[in-house]
Amino acid sequence: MKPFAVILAFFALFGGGLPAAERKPNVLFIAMDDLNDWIGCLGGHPQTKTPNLDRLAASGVLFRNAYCPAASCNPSRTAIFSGLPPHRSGLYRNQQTMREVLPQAELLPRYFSRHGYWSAGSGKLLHYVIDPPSWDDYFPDKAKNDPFPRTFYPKERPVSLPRGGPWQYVETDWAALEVTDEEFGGDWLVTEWICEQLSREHEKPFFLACGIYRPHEPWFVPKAYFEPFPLESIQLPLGYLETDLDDVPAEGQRIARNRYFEHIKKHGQWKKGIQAYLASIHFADAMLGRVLDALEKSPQRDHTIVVLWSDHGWHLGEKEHWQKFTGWRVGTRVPLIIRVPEGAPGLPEGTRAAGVCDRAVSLVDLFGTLTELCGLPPNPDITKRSLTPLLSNPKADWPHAALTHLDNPQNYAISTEHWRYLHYHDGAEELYDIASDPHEWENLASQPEHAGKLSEMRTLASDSMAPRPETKAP
Ligand SMILES: [Ca+2]
Ligand SMILES: [Ca+2]
Repeated sequence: MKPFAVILAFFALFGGGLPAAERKPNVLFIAMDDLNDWIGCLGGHPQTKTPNLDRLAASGVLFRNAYCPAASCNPSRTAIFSGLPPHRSGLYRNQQTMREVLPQAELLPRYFSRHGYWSAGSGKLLHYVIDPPSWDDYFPDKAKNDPFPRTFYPKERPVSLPRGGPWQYVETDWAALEVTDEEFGGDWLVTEWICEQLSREHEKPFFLACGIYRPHEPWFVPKAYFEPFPLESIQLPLGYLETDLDDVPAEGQRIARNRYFEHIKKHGQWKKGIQAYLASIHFADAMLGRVLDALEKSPQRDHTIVVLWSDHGWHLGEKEHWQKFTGWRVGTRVPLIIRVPEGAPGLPEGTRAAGVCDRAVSLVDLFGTLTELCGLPPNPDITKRSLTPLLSNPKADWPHAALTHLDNPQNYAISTEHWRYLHYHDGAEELYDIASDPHEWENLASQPEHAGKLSEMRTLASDSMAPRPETKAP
C-alpha cells in the first residue's frame, strides 16, 4: 500500500486524524431565531407541533429556565459567540456594529479553530453578517458576508398585514406559500449544507453551526406547514391578560405598546399571526429534523455534542406587545437543549436522556460550557462559568442568576429559578413570583411583604455597566 493510501485507510477507519479515544468531541451548534417557549416540551402553546425539538430534548438535557443575554438578535448573538454579556462588551442594541464595538473579540468558531477544530457555519448566526475571519468555511460563500441563501418571497407584498406606517418593520407579514421546501430555499438550503457536512469524513473535530432563520419574520413558509393549524381552531396565547399592563410602570408600558398589536387587532389578524408563527415554528422544527436525521446516520453520531438555542423570546399579544425587545419572561426565556455524548473530556459520562433542569441559566455561558466539555483551555477573556455541573446533575446547586439587557443599559431583567425582577432606567421596578405566576401577571414590587425579596433581587445586578458606544448603522 502506498503511503497516502495508508493515510486514507487510517482516516476511513477512525473518521479523522486521531483514534476516536484521543479525538476531541465535535460540536453541532444550532440556533433558531425568535423562537419563544412555543415548543412541545416547554408547553408554551398547546397547539404547537415540534416533534424534532421534543425528540432532541428527550435525548439530552432540557433547560426550562434558560434566558437570553439580551432581548434582541445582535446583542444576544454577540454575547453568545463572544462569551461577553452586554454589560461587559457595551453591545446592547441591534443598531450597533459588532466589529466596531468589539474589534478584537475572538468568537467561538475561531477559538475552536485555534485549538485544533475545523469551524464552519451556515445561515444566520450573527446579526446579518458572517464575520468571515471567524470561520474556516461557510454557506453561503463567506466572502460575501451575507448569511442568507436564495429564499422564495411573494412578488406582491404585503400579503396579509397592511402597512401601518413607516414605524412598521417591513417583514411583519405572513402567508402560506405555494412552494415545496426545496423551492422555498432559505433554511432548507442552510440545513442541506449542514447535512452534507455531517455525512462526510473530517480530518479534524468540527465546530459546526447551523442558523435556522424561521420563526423570524416574515412568517412565509410552504403551505404544508400551515395545514395542521386551521384558523378556526387557533387558541390565543396562554399568557394573555387584558388588564395586564395596569400594574406595570410607565417605561414598561411604553416598551409594551409598540403599535403592532393594536394594528394587528385592528385588521383582524391576531389569530392569523398566531397561526403563521405556529406554522413557521413547525417549518423550523422540520428543518431541524433533517439535521438530526443526518447526524443519526453520520459516522460522528456518538462523538458529537449538540446544543440548540434561540436568541430571545417573542410576544404575540401578551402585555399588549407584539415582537421582542422586552424584559418579561415571554421575551427573554428561550429553548436550550444540550446533549453530550460519553467520552467528552469535561463530562466523560455524557448527559443522561430526558434530563430536565429548572435552574436559571444564561446563554452567555455556552462559550465556557463548550470549551470545558471539549477539554479546551478556558478563554481568559470571559467568565469561567460553565453549565457542565448542571449537565452532570440537573438538580445541582446553582447560586447564579441570569441577566438580560434591553437596549438601554439601565433597562434589564434578572431571573432566578422562582423570581424575576425588572429594572428600568428611571428606577421603576417589577417583581414576579414565577413559581405561582408564570405569566408575570401580578407585579409584586410595591407590596411590603415582598420588600425583602425585592432588595435581594436588586443585589444580583451587575456591579459595573459598560457604556453603550454609538456606531455606524450595521
Ligand atoms: Ca432573533
Ligand atoms: Ca400585570
